[in-house]
Amino acid sequence: MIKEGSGNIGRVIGVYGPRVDIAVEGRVVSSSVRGKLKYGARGKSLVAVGDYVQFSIESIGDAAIEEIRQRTRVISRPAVEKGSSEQVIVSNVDRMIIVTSIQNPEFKPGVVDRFLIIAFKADISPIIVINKIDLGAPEDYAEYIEDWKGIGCEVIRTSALTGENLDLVAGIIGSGTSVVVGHSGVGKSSLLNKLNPDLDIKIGDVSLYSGKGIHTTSRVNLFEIFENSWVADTPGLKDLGLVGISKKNLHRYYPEFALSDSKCQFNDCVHITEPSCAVKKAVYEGNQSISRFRYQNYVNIYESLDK
Ligand SMILES: Nc1nc2c(ncn2[C@@H]2O[C@H](COP(=O)(O)OP(=O)(O)OP(=O)(O)O)[C@@H](O)[C@H]2O)c(=O)[nH]1
Ligand SMILES: [Mg+2]
Ligand SMILES: [Zn+2]
Repeated sequence: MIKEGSGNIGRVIGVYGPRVDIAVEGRVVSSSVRGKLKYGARGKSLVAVGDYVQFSIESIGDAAIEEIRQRTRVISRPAVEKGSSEQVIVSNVDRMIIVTSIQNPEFKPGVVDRFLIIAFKADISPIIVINKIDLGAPEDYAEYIEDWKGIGCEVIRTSALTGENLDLVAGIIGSGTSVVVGHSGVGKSSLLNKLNPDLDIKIGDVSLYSGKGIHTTSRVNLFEIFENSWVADTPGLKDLGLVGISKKNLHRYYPEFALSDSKCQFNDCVHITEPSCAVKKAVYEGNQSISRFRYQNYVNIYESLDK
């Protein structure tokens, strides 16, 4: 029960500048953020979507957050300014649903791989959803699908239009908290609406997607989609950034490299130009147990990192 005074517990579902929405027992309470929780990087509040918070009800219509409960796995964005800390986008996440589409916008396996790095780094289980199968044949991308399955990822082919295989997505969402990611226009919000029409999330007009980065969803929102089952819908976060990833540690977030890298000649091999590299051998020689596209993507991302 929500009681006057302090000690109420709820979950943050939206952050709007100095105010946040807190879900508590099926109701939404609008709350302010005060004191030391208020001023994070660039005056942004330190409260993040997904946080469990303790708050007080001061008078009707007015609440204030007193404390953020210890967070578990989070997804963050790099600091915008030097010296400021990374910005948590969503907290207390159990799994990441990475959505891409067959067409409109075009299939982008490289974006999926980037999200996989973020998931593996944060210790969040990834699931890949290939949406809009009503627009084309997923078989065209069978090689990619096999490569992802080969590293232990579940891959589900869906259509938010026809509802095909959405029961599989519902099964995966289960209990806990899922974050739905993927570039703009792939149908993240549409999938959630189809799973639970009561959510009534605004979706985009497909004719507006021309790769110019028009985002229909403009901020992260958390929904209790089923009882005890939370999903965070995110804007097309292609530029999420790889927090804490460097040229040195990137390879750790390619789980398939681990099987070979003890056999590299150098202990600190990053599998780029080093001689006698067992990872490169596993890509190009023998039974080619490491996917070429995944490795090439690794090299591209490696080269894009400053240090
Ligand atoms: N044909 C087809 N169209 C779809 C499907 N899923 C979504 N769409 C359409 O794709 C467009 C974009 O859908 P959204 O759900 O807004 O995409 P989003 O990923 O949430 O986009 P952002 O919020 O900008 O990140 C809309 O016009 C949807 O109707 C699908 O499975 N098949
Ligand atoms: Mg959306
Ligand atoms: Zn190596």
